[in-house]
Amino acid sequence: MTKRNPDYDFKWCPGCGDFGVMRALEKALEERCKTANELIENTVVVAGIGCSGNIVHLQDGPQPYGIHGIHGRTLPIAYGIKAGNPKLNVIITAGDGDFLSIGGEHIGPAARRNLDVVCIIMDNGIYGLTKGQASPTTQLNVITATTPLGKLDEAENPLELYLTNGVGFIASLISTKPKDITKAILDGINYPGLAIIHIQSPCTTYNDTYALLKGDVKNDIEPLAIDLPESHDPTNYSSALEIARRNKIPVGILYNKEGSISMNQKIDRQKQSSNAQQRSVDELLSTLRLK
Ligand SMILES: Cc1ncc(C[n+]2csc(CCOP(=O)(O)OP(=O)(O)O)c2C)c(N)n1
Ligand code: SF4
Ligand SMILES: [Mg+2]
Repeated sequence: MTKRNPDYDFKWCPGCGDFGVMRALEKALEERCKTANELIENTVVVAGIGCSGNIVHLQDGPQPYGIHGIHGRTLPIAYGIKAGNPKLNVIITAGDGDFLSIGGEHIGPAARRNLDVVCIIMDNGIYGLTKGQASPTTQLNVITATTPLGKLDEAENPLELYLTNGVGFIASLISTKPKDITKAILDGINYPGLAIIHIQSPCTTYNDTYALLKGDVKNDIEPLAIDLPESHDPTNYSSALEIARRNKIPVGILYNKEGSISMNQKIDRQKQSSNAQQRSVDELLSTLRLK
């Protein structure tokens, strides 16, 4: 996709948090092209299925390549792209349902491989596109299309899940702060390994959490989203885990593991240290041809 498709007429609802994320992504890609002197065509956006995944069709400005694949499989698709062409800058955009529910089992393997991609997760605590079913991050007791008397199971804690699965770079942000998101995306691109930018991106139609996140000081309602303390050292895993386990949404760079080596760096090192001769794709295929 190097041209925006004029026939794709999907629209986000007014006030949808995904607008802020899109602005941040557009800005990050613009900056990336400038600073790395890289063509926009060097970036591939792998989108999940959901309102959030539609970002790949709605982006303004220079268009990266885009794949709107299948629900829950952004990480395997990104793995294939990165294995085929390590030089590409691969960015995943997906929702909480896509990434944490149907796609949840891919996070552990991607973290262990240390796949060098940035995942931008738009968490609205609901399945927006399919009209409001509960997702893993829907809070306890919340009434949705699939939980008419209130959700029975506890909400998943995605930050704790990422940390305990070994993800090396984790930012936790909100869609009302696009500048912070832009910076985190750029940091994620420069991080050698799996980077997740997890964004609270409220769904104004099915699960409007803006007020909860912001709080209401006048009425003694504490905000759910709280800036990370300045004293927090993002290279400290125990501190990141302790903060992730608090009943709040931390805002900032939660974890940035030092000494990370990406999947492709590991492959390159192995190739250099072994005597195995590298064969071209044609040579490999010729060994499979029937005589
Ligand atoms: C295999 C498969 N199962 C289910 C669906 C239906 N479906 C489409 S989007 C979606 C959930 C979307 O929720 P989320 O990923 O949170 O994105 P949002 O719309 O909230 O941004 C579901 C269940 C599908 N398209 N494919
Ligand atoms: S349904 Fe929710 S997530 Fe989907 S576009 Fe509307 S506000 Fe955004
Ligand atoms: Mg969602």
